[in-house]
Formats: sequence, C-alpha cells, structure tokens
Amino acid sequence: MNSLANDRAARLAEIARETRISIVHTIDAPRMGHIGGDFSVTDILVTLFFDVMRYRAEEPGWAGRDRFILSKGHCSAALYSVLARAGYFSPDLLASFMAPLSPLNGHPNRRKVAGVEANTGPLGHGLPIAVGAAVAATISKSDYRTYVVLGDGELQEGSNWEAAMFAGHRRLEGLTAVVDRNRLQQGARTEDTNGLDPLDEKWRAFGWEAIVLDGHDHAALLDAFEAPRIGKPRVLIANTRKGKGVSFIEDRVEWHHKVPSREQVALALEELAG
Ligand SMILES: Cc1ncc(C[n+]2csc(CCOP(=O)(O)OP(=O)(O)O)c2C)c(N)n1
Ligand SMILES: [Mg+2]
Repeated sequence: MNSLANDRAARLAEIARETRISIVHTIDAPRMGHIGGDFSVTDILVTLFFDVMRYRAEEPGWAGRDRFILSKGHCSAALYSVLARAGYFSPDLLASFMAPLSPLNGHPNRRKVAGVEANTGPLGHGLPIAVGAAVAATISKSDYRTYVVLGDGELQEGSNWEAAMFAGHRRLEGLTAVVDRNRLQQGARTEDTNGLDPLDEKWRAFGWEAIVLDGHDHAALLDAFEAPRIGKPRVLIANTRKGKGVSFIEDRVEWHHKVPSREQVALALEELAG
C-alpha cells in the first residue's frame, strides 16, 4: 500500500471506531436496535460515505449525487450515525432514535430523513430499487453511481435474484452491490438455514463481476470500489463479523437485536475507546 492509501485507510478506521461508539449511544437511548448488523456494516458505510461517494449533504436532492440504499434497513442506527456525521442532520437528533414522533424510525424513511434514498426494512427491496436507479442513470445519461448494501440472510428473498438477473442483462456498470456476508441472520447461521455458498459464483452466473474481500479492511474496500469497471454490475462479497468491534458481541447469534445492558454498554465503550 502506498502512503496515500495508508492515510485514507487509517482515517476511515478512526471514523469507523467513532461511528461504532455513536451506534452504542444511539441504541442505548431507546434500548432497541440491531447492534450486530450495525457493527458488521459500519466499515462498509464509512468507506462509502467518507471517501467513495459523491453527495452534497446541504442539498440532499442534488441530481448528480451518487445513490445509496441500505437494503438491510434494520441497521438504521449505523446509517443514521453516518448521515449525521456527513452533515445531513444534527448529531443531537440521534438521541431521539425510535422515540415517538422522531423522524429516526427503526426503519429508514426517505420522507422523514435527509440522505435516505429509499424506504427499507422489509428485506428484499433495496436491490430492485437500486437497479431502477441505475437504469434511470443510463436513460438520463447521468454519471451518478448507485450503491446498495444487502444482508446475506436477506438474499433468501427471491426478488434479489430477479433484480440481479436484470442488472446482468442490462450490463449496469454504474451499479455496485455490497453483501454484508456475516454468515448470520435472525436466530441462525445462514448456511444452516438456506446455504448461500458459493456466493460469488452465483452472482457471476447472473452476469456480475464479483469481488470477495474482507469487509472490515478499508484499503481493500477502497480498491474494490475504485477498480476499473468491466462492463458489468459489480458485487462485493464483504466477509464480515456480526458485532465486529466488541468482543462479547462478535459472531453471536443472539446479538442480532439484543440490547446491551447498562454494564455491557460501559464495557463496549471501553473496548471501543481505542
Ligand atoms: C421480508 C422480511 N422478512 C423478515 C424480516 C425480519 N428480519 C429483520 S432482520 C432479519 C434477518 C436479516 O439477516 P441479514 O440479512 O443477514 O442481516 P444482518 O445479519 O446483516 O443483520 C429478519 C428476518 C424483515 N425485516 N423483512
Ligand atoms: Mg447476515
């Protein structure tokens, strides 16, 4: 890695650490949330929002913005933490997460929160919407790119594979999907439920370029997002650990939506203190 790449990765690692701290506080306020999936997707979101993507937080509807869709919408605390830091709204608002009348619902709502491109939560819809956005870019001859982050358990929804097939057929070069491959879904391991492996080969068979990488390695993520396009939609199979960053939360099925006790919040913050 050259020194510029090193600097970029180190900056992102620090932002990711601070984002995980923000997620702990955000979930601690209502004592609800999905900390495992928030932590597995943090490095992916941070790399996209703080290095890769083009947007204007002060003008959320700017036509030239890259489109971003968090299809695994239950991980809203991670998305809101990143959007606040990016300047879409005040970080003070995070304290209202899931409170009655707060715009920060458990699932992101585009009519309530600046920077949210599509309503998600019911799994299986982000990729079809992203494919539509990428087709729209080709029709309008716009050069924006479209990014969508999917859960691996989410891939059991058949709508994903219809959308994948069409994106491959249309050779949607402006589209990048990231699969948060943490190998856990709600209450079980993906491979015990409805196995996905070999996942990269499945996407290739649908006409996609597939890159397998460590989803917590910021330098690898930057390389994969920025690699020259080859006339196909691209998917990053990002191998991650659910709960990444806090030892007692990592890779444990119960932390899909378990909320840390007050003592565990303190312990988590201690581990994340760096
Ligand atoms: C259509 C639909 N079915 C069920 C759910 C309930 N649900 C929320 S999260 C989740 C598990 C998702 O697992 P995965 O996509 O692997 O997400 P992650 O591991 O990143 O949290 C389920 C079943 C839902 N949100 N939408
Ligand atoms: Mg998962």
